Amino acid sequence: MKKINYSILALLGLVMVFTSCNDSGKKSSNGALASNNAEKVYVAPGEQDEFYAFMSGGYSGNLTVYGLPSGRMFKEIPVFSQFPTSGYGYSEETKPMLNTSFGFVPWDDSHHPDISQTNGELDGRWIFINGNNTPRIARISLSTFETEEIIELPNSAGNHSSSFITENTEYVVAGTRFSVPVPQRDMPINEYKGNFKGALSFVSVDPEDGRLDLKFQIMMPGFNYDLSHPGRGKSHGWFFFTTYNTEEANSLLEVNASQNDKDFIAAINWKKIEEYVNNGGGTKMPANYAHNVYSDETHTATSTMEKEVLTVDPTKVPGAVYFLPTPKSPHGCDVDPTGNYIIGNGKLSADLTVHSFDKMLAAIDGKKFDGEAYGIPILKFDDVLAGTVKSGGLGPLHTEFDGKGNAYTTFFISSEVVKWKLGTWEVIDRKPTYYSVGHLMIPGGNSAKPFGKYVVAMNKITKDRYLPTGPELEHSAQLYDITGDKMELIYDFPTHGEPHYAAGIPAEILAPKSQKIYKLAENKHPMATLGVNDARVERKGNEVHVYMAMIRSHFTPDNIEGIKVGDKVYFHITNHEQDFDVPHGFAMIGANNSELLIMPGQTKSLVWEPKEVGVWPFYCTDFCSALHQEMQGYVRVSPANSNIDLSWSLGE
Ligand code: K7E
Ligand code: CUA
Repeated sequence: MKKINYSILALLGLVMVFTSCNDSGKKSSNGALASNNAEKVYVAPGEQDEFYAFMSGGYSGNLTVYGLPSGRMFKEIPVFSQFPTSGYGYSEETKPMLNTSFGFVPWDDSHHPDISQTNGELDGRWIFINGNNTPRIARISLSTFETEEIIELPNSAGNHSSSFITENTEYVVAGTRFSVPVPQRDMPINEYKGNFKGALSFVSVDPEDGRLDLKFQIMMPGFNYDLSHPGRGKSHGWFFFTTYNTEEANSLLEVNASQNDKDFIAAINWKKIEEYVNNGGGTKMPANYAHNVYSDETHTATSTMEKEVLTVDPTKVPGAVYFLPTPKSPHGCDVDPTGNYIIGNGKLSADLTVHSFDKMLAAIDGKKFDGEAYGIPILKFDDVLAGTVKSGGLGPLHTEFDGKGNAYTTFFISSEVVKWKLGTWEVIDRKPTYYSVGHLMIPGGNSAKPFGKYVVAMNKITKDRYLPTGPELEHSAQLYDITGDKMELIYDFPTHGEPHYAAGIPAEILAPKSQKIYKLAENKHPMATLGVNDARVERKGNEVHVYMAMIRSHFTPDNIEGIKVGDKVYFHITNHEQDFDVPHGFAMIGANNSELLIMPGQTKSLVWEPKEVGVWPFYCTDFCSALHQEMQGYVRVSPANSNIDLSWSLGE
């Protein structure tokens, strides 16, 4: 058995290499077709894109914002990673955002963004994204495009089947990829089987302000929970997770976790579990996890360590959890816009397995069980199967929907997107990708109302698509027009980091509510300098606090004396501009830190520990006016034992 698996794996590897090398004849689009396609993606100077696309940053830990169809990158939103371009994670106000139970963790691996929904449709209030490595979920405002909240997930490891939201944004859901001992303890790894647990976390979202709260965790058997999607419409109230390594192997997983012919999709009736915990069910367990919240009023984040989590043993809630057998180590888990079809993409298979929600309910009613796993009933495969898509591709990963009855599935190994029909399972079209596509995205594709005009394929391998840039190239996205029967590849554009999933939304939903400034009059930062006359410098022992204001093209104060070696100098800087798109920057020579980029009406703080005597300049980093180069100042640093009084110039 092992041998067979080895050879399958070897074959899959070969096919991938073969496909990649064999695509050299791809530059086939003739002139007429090319110019037709050019028109489809051309957004003329001064015109704007039709869609926003939010792409996960993968190992950049952030979220990037693109326009579609142009493929122009508009912004990188720092989420889990320090970002010197804005000072996120470097400023005193934002350092708490990256606090965790492991201390300050200035990086993560972000995979799956998802936009908030109301009644199953995108509402454009927030976007959520997971931190895979040190399990966290972030909430980002879609009016300020700032990360507002990060909650850590205890008992989780490799937070991958995350972060997907239910159709009224009741919950953002996160499943663990790696099962671990719960609670964590010192134990032999080879005692994994039967002892490790997989936590599925349900984090509630406050409908008013979006505040997150880890409401409960379901303690599942020790499988790997790879991806998930919410039910919608008729299946609202359920959540579906693909699993692999149902073998519970603990080494050589590429072989040992490929033994079972079928793994599972776990179907979770979260409404039932919610009712159970609302009635006092579940077990409170000690925990230690960070909950970090950023306030727009104080422009400051606070980090709180939470000490308890409510856990649920799924076998204690009859009727809440079932397993749907699904062939060959499924990766993607996708639910169609009607909520009836649950698609499991077995990454080691050629076919797609589509389960029916209606049949699942009937099978549960009729007790069509095929045994159980750790007390959780396994439904009979044939009794939940809606159909199989025999696509002829290899290595299916992810599926999206156009809202017109079609589904689009990526195939990593055969490097293509396959369009097929829901209900008949017939393949309608297939188009190559360059190369080895992972996720794909149709705006609104994870909702009841997709906007099926484009599909973006996010490819893992770039090779010859762009001018070479040394051994590493940016990943490549490809845009297909999907308005016709056949998909048409119309554009390539590079992406940043490694986008896994992405979320798209029509610009008309987001653009009108994008915030232009922070109102200075509403700035509640305790260190704000709201009037130029409040600018000052104060000493508290060896801490010096500089209360500074900035406006084109001046810092107040600009010159400061009386600082000593060994001092810890905090610059608290308030941008007095009340004009759209006029940030100022602040950079201090030798600061073991980044710059700050301060938005109109905002206050940010930077700490600097001067190490040497001298007169040291600071300056504005953002070219803000014709006199930007004049926007500068000096700090005089005297010996530690000197007795020069603090003084500062208000520039009068
Ligand atoms: Cu890259 Cu969704 Cu993390 Cu598949 S995952 S490709
Ligand atoms: Cu302010 Cu440049």
